[in-house]
Amino acid sequence: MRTADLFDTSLADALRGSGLTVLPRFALSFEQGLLEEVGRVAREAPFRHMMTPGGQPMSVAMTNCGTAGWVTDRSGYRYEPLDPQSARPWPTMPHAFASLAGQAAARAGFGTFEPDACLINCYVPGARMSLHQDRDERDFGEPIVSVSLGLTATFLWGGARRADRPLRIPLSHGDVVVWGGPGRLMFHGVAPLPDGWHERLGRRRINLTLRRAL
Ligand code: MD6
Ligand code: FE
Repeated sequence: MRTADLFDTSLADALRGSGLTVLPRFALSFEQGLLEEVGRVAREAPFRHMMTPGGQPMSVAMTNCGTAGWVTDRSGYRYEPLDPQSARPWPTMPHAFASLAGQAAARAGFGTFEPDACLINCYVPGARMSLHQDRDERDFGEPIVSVSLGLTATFLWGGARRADRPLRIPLSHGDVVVWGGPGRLMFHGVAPLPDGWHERLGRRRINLTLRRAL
């Protein structure tokens, strides 16, 4: 089933007023530029499995671009201006990323959005992200724009408490999610990625989350 089909009915109703806006296929016209820039960033700052504060490697491989990058290690979660692996600044934010994020935020009803950080997540089949809040940014008044590429994943959209039962939202190649306002601190995650093959990305899902971190 395509995302658009689901959004015609109950899921769209459930999401109304939640602060989460799904823009199906919004990034498709940016596809080529996005994929080229992900490649450039990953050559400068390779994907790596960061360590959680609890000492487990994450199943999702990550890198960043922009003036700050999100990192986790034994001392916790935070934004860092330098890539700890190279001790050099993260690759610059591609114009295509910032432009897409600004347009998506405007479409979702947020004002000017100028991201300074982009976390890039790479999932292979079986990789997942457990329920979490994004709370390492300075200003929770700023939205977050999330872009999905490659294999379809099930996004879990929970509530204000970790125990709240999440909605399951399929996110496919080119889908963009914008959230902020009342939804900004909601728990969310990604269910284990099912196996599959995507014509552009193969056996992978790439997710970009664009934020105003500093
Ligand atoms: C993902 N996304 O879709 C994980 N966080 O791979 C997130 O954790 C996320 O999509 C904050 C805002 C948007 C997101
Ligand atoms: Fe998140």
